[in-house]
Amino acid sequence: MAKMRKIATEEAWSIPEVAAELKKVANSPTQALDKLLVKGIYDAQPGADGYDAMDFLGGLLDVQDKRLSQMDELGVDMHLLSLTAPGVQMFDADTATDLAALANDRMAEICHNNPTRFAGLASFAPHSPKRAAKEIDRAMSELKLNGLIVNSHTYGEYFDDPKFWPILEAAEAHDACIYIHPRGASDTLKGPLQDYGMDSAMWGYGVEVGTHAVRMMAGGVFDAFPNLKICIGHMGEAVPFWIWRINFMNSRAQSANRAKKTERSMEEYFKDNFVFTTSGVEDDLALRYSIDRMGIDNVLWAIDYPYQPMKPAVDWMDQAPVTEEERHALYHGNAERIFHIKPLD
Ligand code: 1WB
Ligand code: MN
Repeated sequence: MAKMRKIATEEAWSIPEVAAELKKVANSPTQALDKLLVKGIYDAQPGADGYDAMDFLGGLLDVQDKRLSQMDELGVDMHLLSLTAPGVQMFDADTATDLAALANDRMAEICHNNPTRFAGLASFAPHSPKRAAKEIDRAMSELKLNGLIVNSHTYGEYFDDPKFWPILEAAEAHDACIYIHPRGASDTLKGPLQDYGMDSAMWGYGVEVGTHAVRMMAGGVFDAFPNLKICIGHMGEAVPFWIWRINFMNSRAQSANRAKKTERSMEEYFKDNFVFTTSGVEDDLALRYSIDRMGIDNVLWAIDYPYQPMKPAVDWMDQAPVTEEERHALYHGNAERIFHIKPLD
């Protein structure tokens, strides 16, 4: 295969200051569902069962060492970095605001020092919406970051709530796509997700983010912000597979005055205002369906490093049943367009 630019778009990263704060969360009385995973990663007891053997923390804190050498080995040109889940959203609003700014500064430094290898999504503290909007201005205008990351709910609240709309207004004004990444389901959603490992990537994450996406569409967010772009991971968190039913049943519920009246249909919002990545779903049929159903412009490649290994994600996309034109779009063209990454000459 001829050399093709490869930009991976959901690549997790962290800084020691955020890791230290998450270790405090692991030892706090919080009942948030994220605590299970946060404990395993940031407060791992040596030798105990859990994720410590996979050394996720080492992978998150590293850029120059294992990450870049694997990228070189596999021909991955660029990681679009984002502060890993749950980001700053479990901290109090002041700590969250400060740590988001610090993480953005560090991220910008990495991107500016390695402009062909790293791009980045800026963090913000949703629970302080006005300060978040200012940080979005700073991150996009001064730091020249490539878009935004949020880890789904903040203290159980979602972006259909107008309290968060200063954030959406700033994002839309900068054409900054907001990547809604998973975290543990909110306290009112978590009940049956607490057992059998269902709290995180196996199931709960998709339920949480899929719910967030549908709340935004059905809540009329895109009537207020028609040009807002949202990105979700994991092959669209099941929304593409359900879209016919979401669309049909929302339209029926609108007719019966059980749902909010919206200017466009759910399917139109999903096609016009959302894009989604392949992160953590290396499945030929799911990819083919996603492209055929939602359009090739709406699907981007991602690895989900370090939670997913790099090599299988590259091997899969190299051989996935798509045309070469589609492979270009998946591997880099859509990422360049959505995340303002300069195309190669
Ligand atoms: C896992 C996956 C853990 C993701 C994460 O922690 C994130 C996991 C924040 O596989 O356990 C992810 O981004 O998909
Ligand atoms: Mn991820």
